[in-house]
Amino acid sequence: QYQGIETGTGTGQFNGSVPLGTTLSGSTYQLVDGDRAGHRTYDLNQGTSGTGTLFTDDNDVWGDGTQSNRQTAGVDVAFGAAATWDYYKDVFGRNGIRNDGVAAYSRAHYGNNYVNAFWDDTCFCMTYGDGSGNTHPLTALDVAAHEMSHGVTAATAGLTYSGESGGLNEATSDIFAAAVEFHENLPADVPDYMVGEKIDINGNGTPLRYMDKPSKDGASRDYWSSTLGSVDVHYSSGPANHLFYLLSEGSGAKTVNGVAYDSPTYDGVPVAGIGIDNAQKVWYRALSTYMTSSTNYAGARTATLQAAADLFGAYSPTYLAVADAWAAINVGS
Ligand code: ASN
Ligand code: ZN
Repeated sequence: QYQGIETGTGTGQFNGSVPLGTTLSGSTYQLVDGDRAGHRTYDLNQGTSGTGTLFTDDNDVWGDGTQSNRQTAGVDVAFGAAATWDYYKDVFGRNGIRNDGVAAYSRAHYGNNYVNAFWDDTCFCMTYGDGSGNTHPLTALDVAAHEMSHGVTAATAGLTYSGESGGLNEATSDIFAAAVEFHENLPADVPDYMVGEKIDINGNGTPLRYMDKPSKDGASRDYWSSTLGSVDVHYSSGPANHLFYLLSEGSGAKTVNGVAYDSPTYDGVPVAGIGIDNAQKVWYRALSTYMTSSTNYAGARTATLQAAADLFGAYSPTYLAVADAWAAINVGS
């Protein structure tokens, strides 16, 4: 059915100039990524159901970087899906969200003034709103990676989306959102440990979440406590996001790619970072091998220690850094 796998070019609002996997059908190019199992990207035209219309183009040059060009959102979300697919494949050998080689699909321009984006396991699809006034689309790379990683979590640990397991589910999406940014390393979206820093959802330039010190958003927790399970999952993710930052970069003040971070520890004991490449391997192995639907923060500590022992050796420096990072968010000692 693919007449030809093509490589188009596009200009997104957030991703800049990017290559796009496209398919030539007759004399029309379709936003169907033949290099990645035929992932399709649709324009919902402000509708809220079905698939709307497939994005198509005459010359395989897509979008212009402005929000008023309908294709621009298609460019960003198609690229986000491709980058997320490539990340899981390149780094973990994972063949698609369910590791079965099947592509999801993406829907842009959902509804009116819809200030969210979401993954849906039922349709096995991604959906993106255009935000406030239909002029602030939620189509950045970390948003795509966050949402699609909900599909990976559902296909692996299956972390229940409430209580502490819900916070770990949300954190897993934030962790891989950051990891996809670092893997992709786009000039237009320089990698960082913030979530949603491009989409200006708050209207004042601040990101949705900060991983070095999650409480900077005014709501997220920095540390585990016995009340964490009663906090909204987008805030009980804070301690695990903080753990991942500490494990990657270490505690204290540090500048990464021009962004200044200052990550505190609960116990006052410094944490030495192991680098994001190793930290993401520990989290992924813990998620896909040891965590279950009911894993809580204590269980996640055990899972990551087992993962670190498998990958780097029990009581290796990396294993001990994992233990130190959990202690730094008040889990274990
Ligand atoms: N964007 C939200 C999230 O990924 C959608 C939701 O509420 N599940 O968490
Ligand atoms: Zn989420």
